[in-house]
Amino acid sequence: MNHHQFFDRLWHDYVDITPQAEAIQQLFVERGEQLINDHVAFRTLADSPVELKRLQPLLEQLGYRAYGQYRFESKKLHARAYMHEQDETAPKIFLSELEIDKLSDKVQAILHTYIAQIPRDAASSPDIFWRGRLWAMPTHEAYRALRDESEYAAWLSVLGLRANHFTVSVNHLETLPNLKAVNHLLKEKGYALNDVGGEIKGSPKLLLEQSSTLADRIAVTFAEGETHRVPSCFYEFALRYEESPGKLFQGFIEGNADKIFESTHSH
Ligand code: OOG
Ligand code: NI
Repeated sequence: MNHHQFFDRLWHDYVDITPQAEAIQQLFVERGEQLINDHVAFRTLADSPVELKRLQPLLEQLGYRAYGQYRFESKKLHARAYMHEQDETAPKIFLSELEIDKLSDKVQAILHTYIAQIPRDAASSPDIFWRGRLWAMPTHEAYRALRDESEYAAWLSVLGLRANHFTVSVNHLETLPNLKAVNHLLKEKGYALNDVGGEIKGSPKLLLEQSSTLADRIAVTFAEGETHRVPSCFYEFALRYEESPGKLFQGFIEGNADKIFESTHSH
């Protein structure tokens, strides 16, 4: 599998549970835009067969290499950024991991029942990145317990491994010059934006501005048989600035990302 096939498959899986992304893409295409993705993000569980260090070789096989490391103390996450070595138009990848050992004993016990169900060799082919849940559906009781401590853990328990979001590169848009214009269009069409810390995260000075929608919500049936609507995935928009003449900043900003994560919170 090459990285083009990889992102095609991922996009299909993503829009299945994120219909807003396909509708917004359509909105942009109707304006004559050709969309380029800035990055795609994944979430996973540390200390498991799908921990970051076991997923990384699969990204390397696709031609990616790590170039950045990020920490999120209060959310108990860390992350790495990857870029394609040959294809500079390929989306970057942001892969974060939940540091389970920093959570309460109660939440650790719940997560360990899921981890015990993951095949030991789960990280052996790139299709793991759209496999979804690798364990039986949680109970709603467990979901609520996870959510009380970590919205990220609750999200992962139901959605599993898949693209958490795709991100439109605003630098490549022709009819929408900045995030203010993008956000204005989205709101006019009725999409709700993540406004944690303001609709636009970052600044030209930080070399990166980002905004995102609030995740779509999908109905899922928990182990007890109760159906509830839970946040699925969202769509992001990023505008990068030059760090030196002709060279755009390619990193991520912890202060921005910390708020982007909250696009899947149950607001
Ligand atoms: C990732 C949030 C961080 C960014 O662009 O800063 C991020 C997530 O929600 O899993 O994507
Ligand atoms: Ni992102």
